[in-house]
Amino acid sequence: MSAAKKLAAWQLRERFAAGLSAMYGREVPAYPTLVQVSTQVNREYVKRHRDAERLGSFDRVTAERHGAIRVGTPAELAAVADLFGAFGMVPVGYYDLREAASPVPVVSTAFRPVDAEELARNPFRVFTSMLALRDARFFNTGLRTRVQEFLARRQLFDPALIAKARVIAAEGGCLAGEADEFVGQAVAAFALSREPIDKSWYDELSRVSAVAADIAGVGSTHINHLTPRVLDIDELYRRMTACGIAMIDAIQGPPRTDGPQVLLRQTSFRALAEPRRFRCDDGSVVDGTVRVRFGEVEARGVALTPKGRERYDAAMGSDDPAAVWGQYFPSTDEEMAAQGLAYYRGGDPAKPVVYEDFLPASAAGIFRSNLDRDASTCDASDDSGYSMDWMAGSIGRHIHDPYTLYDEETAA
Ligand code: OOG
Ligand code: NI
Repeated sequence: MSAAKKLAAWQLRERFAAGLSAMYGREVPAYPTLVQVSTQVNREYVKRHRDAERLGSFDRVTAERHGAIRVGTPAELAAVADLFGAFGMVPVGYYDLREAASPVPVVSTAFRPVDAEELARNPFRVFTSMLALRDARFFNTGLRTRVQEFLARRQLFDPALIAKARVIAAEGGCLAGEADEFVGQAVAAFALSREPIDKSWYDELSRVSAVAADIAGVGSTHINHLTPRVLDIDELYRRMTACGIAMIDAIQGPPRTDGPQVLLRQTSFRALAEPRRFRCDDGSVVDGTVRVRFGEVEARGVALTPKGRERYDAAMGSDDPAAVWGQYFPSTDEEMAAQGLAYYRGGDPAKPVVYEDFLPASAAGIFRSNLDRDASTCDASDDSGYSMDWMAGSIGRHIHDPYTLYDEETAA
């Protein structure tokens, strides 16, 4: 018998990202436009800038996406961890969006590959948020109990899919003949469901928080957005606006600067309402819409060290970060490296380590900018105990510290 062809985790990851992208493009018509414009901006940028590929090859950047999903419970988050494990994606970082200027009732991590080689092959990552149900500021005991009961009754993933994912993760891949079915089922698990939504339950949760309704008002999860990467986000912003797509007011994250681009800049637009059916209390089913998804695009820069990040936070605390940027950051990679502000492979300022993670303030801003209203909170104190360790314990997995990964990457 000839040796059967095997697909490695990164090949499955590539197919998973492509499958989600194809599905999302069918579901959200503005997304293919965004991808087209992004590709065009990247192509032109590479032509005009000799060092355009210092933060990743044109091919990597143009294929690069991140997605976002939202789940309700630690058990659901653990299932997501199992599923993404098959694609070589592990949890990195902890983001507490309850601490943002306008709080969102979730705590989050991001699933992504961690090795440089794996990232270069396909860097697909998924920002994954879990509803902060234990936080009494958002959920009183009565509502929490009812949400828990609702969530305990639903099943986001077929147990057979999760079992298969565990086997694939342990073996580092699967037979080529099994890949289509596995990836297809994984992609389908994130489609917007056609099942009617229980109208009074959804409306009740919407009054607490649109995010709570999106997560726990329905029986399934869905890909919330899929984000391409661009080399020039200011140009992208102008072009999308010229296409008649109303972007949010600002680009989130660091300002545009002449010096080295750092961390992550993002902007978004709100997707159109999508048709969903609702079941009313009398059992009748009516047509309606939900407006929960959006388009986002991002530009990535060099990863900052803890010292660089402190400077970043200080600069961003100013009323006009662009105006004071030069007081916090030097204008060349040489100085950034010499002052220990950013990561460079082997300390060589020609080899920046790209920032692979997210920014909590931008994440909360992106959530917020696409909602009609803030979450309503009450005066209760937060005794949820949420932390990175809590999350790691509750899903039974190590959550990687991004700084450790950047240190390793720099030393490699
Ligand atoms: C996630 C928002 C965070 C980002 O790029 O910062 C995010 C969400 O809306 O579920 O995706
Ligand atoms: Ni995003």
